[in-house]
Amino acid sequence: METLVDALLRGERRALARLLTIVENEREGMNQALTALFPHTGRAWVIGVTGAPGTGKSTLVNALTKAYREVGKTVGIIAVDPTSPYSGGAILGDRIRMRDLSGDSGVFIRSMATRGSLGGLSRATRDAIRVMDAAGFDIILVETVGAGQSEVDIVRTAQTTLVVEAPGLGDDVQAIKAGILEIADVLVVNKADRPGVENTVRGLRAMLELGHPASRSQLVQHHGQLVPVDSRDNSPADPLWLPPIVRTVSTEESGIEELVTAIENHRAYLGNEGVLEVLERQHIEIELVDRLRTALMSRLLNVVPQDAITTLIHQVQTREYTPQEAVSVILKLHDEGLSGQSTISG
Ligand SMILES: Nc1nc2c(ncn2[C@@H]2O[C@H](COP(=O)(O)OP(=O)(O)O)[C@@H](O)[C@H]2O)c(=O)[nH]1
Ligand SMILES: [Mg+2]
Repeated sequence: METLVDALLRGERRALARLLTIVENEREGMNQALTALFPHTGRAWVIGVTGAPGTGKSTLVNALTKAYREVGKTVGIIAVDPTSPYSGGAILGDRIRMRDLSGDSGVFIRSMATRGSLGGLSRATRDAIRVMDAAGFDIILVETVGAGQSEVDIVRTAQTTLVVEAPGLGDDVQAIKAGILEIADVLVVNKADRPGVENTVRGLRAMLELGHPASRSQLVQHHGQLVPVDSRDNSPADPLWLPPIVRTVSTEESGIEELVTAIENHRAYLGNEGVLEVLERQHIEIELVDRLRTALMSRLLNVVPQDAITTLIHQVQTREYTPQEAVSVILKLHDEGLSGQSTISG
């Protein structure tokens, strides 16, 4: 394991591929590797790219990657697509579209399939990002399908989050439905070559400006808070960030320069005193709570047999127990199991 980590730090692609497989599948040696890699992380700029299926995220990631390569930055790509496991089609599609990037040693692409629970997926994604980060990529692009809370959690690993919309996917702005608009640092209206693009932009702007009835259009929604729109210009010195709306045609690589600028502006904004530190602390808190939940659950399941839980589920269904009582019973079984164990060992 040590040699594998050393090889990764030296920039060997095969070591990178193997370590990604180890963290994706929770193979033996994973924690040891991640521990060795951790001091080498925290350098990459992680960009989350999320939005409804078909909005053009993969195409956009492709175009963004080319733009970053042109200025000499190395790019790691992680594609998380929960819709792929049964068909395999989405991942294959992504690979084909990304083909013109293959052969470039400054780019590494990894698709992650959904295995097991979504909680497991966000764990695996976070760890995969760390592996790529330690491997020294300047930029890490993480594509997720913006379908719900779990995807939102994955995106919460990123420093800059792009929410991608496209016209012609129905009347409503997709992100509003999915509730992912509030995590956007930059809103991308892709497929700007399609009719209806102005409607999509208007819809997004209306959402951003949605606010107090008294001072509509004076206030904007920003990370769940209402702030005056006039007081912000997105200059690096501006203490608040208003997500800009950027139009792109990813297939023609148009609007990408503007998008890169918007990302750079956001990065500069995060560079304001203390802002990035606050964001990092939030990310760590979310991650620790996540991991703690998983760890506690697995401890519990080590003591309480799955059968007992299955029985309780049935008993709630038959109205014998309330859900609250069922939880109390499970916790009691756990505590009794523990004291039983200590009696045996002691
Ligand atoms: N007209 C147009 N089509 C696009 C654009 N970007 C992507 N597409 C197409 O939209 C489809 C879905 O793109 P894809 O990147 O796979 O979307 P994803 O599901 O969000 O990753 C593909 O056929 C792309 O070629 C664009 O800017 N304009
Ligand atoms: Mg895709």
